[in-house]
Amino acid sequence: MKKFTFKNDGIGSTDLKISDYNLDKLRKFAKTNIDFKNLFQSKKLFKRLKNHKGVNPRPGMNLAEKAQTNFFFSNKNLVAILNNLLGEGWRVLDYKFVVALPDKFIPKWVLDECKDLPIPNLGAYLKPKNRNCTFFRGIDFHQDIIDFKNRGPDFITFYLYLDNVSESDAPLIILPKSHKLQAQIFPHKISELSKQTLGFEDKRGNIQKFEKISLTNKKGSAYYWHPYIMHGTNQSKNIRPRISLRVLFDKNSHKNKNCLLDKINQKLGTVNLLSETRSDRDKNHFVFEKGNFLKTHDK
Ligand SMILES: O=C(O)CCC(=O)C(=O)O
Ligand SMILES: [Fe+2]
Repeated sequence: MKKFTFKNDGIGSTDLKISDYNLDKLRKFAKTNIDFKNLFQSKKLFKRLKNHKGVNPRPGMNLAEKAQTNFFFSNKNLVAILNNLLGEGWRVLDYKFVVALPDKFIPKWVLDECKDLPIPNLGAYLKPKNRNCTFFRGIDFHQDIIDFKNRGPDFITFYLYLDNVSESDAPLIILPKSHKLQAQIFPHKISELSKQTLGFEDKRGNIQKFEKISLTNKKGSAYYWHPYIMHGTNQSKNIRPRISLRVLFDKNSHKNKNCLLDKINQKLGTVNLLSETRSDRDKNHFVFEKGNFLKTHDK
């Protein structure tokens, strides 16, 4: 695989050299505290929902908060990476477990409901008590700024694989250098130019080419990316769920105008703050737009 760097490509990779003991313990904690056999509510209750808001983990309703993660947050390599990228004074903006859920754990009615959704976040279908992790059945190309209206690119996403991730485990698929597109409203117009090259169509109809990289790797591998990097995942084809720890770190925007993230952002030119990041759902977060590039092109 071609080497990419955060500085040039908007995505970096690292091995924090976390012991298998700690990785396996964290994975096991997640696995034993997720009620895989009882995740979903009934179709009847789901249909009664007045909105689909607030279905992701939040303070007080977050399994990762209850886990022993000191080995991660105090990891010397991690701290060095963050000091360089965000400057001193960075903070944890959010952290949670993300689960790529294979179909065998998903009831048929839920599979039918979310068949063509661009972001099959399974949150709304879950029993409320199970909304302490994020469950996906694949997610189409997006930028993580999607969750932050009116916010600048002052944070990064850090992703730690707790499983070995092969092609069948819904590896992250990323488009290096796509942060240069700046913040774009989801969903995006993506087309396949060749097996390894995708085209992004901007508002004026110009197509920009990007290489596509699938991040298969062993457990303990970690990636971190700019909030404008386009990425997504296919649905898992494995029989076991793929669990990862996803952490957002943000910088102190009053300080460190010279950290790596600032330098990269300066090169992007004037930052556009989006007052709406999505056009595929209504004010109650009901998704009305269908279609998923990754799903249609998943072979
Ligand atoms: O792990 C996944 O399938 C989704 C990854 C992703 O895009 C995210 O968590 O921001
Ligand atoms: Fe994402």
